[in-house]
Amino acid sequence: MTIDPFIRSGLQAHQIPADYVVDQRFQDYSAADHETWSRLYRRQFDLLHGRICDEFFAGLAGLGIAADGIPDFREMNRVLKAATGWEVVAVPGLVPDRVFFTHLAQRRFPAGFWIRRPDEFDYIEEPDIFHDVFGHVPLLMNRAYADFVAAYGEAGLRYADPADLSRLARLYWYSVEFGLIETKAGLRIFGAGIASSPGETVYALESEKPGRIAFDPVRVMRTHYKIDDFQQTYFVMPGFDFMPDLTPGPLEAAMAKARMLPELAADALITEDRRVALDDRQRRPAA
Ligand code: HBI
Ligand code: FE
Repeated sequence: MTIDPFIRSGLQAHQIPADYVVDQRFQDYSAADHETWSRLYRRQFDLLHGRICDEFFAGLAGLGIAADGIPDFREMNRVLKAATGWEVVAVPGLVPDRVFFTHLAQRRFPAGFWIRRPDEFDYIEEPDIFHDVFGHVPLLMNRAYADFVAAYGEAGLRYADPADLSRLARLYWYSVEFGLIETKAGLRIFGAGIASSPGETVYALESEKPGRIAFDPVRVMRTHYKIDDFQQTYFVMPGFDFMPDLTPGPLEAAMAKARMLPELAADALITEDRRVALDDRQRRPAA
């Protein structure tokens, strides 16, 4: 992955410390920046009703992440820290893998502090504050999810081989970024990449095109993914209390199996897959 965090942030290389953490400079957002946030927020909030898990809305409300403007990390962190020990830190953009893992392991979620320009309203290549804070941070209020992401950071620090790191990245991609979850009300979104994208919010739950497969860590670690289009396969968690165990023993057992098996294309289906069907409720969510 090319790391060029300087362009969008407006910062020069010498202004960025080794841990990549910078000040959010909350006072520097323009009225137009807050307006961009408000428009993105309102569009997603309405669309996510009946499509995202309840824990997401509970997190938004608990943290005071709202339509009125970009959140101030200092205020958000008081609540988040008390709830699950997590805090959000501002970074200029994508950070190197080791830096990313170190922050997660220490319960610091690195979030881009800049917001997209109006002409990029529907598509950005790098995560901005809307994707990172609206998409990821609400669920960090949930204990099981918060523990899972911290364990992922710790796991990342135990591996160095690029092929192993690719397998780990797939675990994160197909859960934290693009995961679906089984709930009492039906299939719901929990991945931030879906939650921050209006097109994929509808597609992930309603299109007949993508595969939907019960989450299995070995299967997921074998599976390539698309970064420039909607996913061809979604993996479905059975619930927040059933997220994979990423502690050294269980994770290495899954990793060892994945190393021995062929990698799979993003749209592959294999006989072992447990397919998850859409029901009518998911195809036509209540208005
Ligand atoms: N940096 N800021 C930021 N956000 C990410 O999601 C991120 C990153 N660096 C690396 C990375 N993600 C992925 O490659 C991880 O799965 C390792
Ligand atoms: Fe993300």
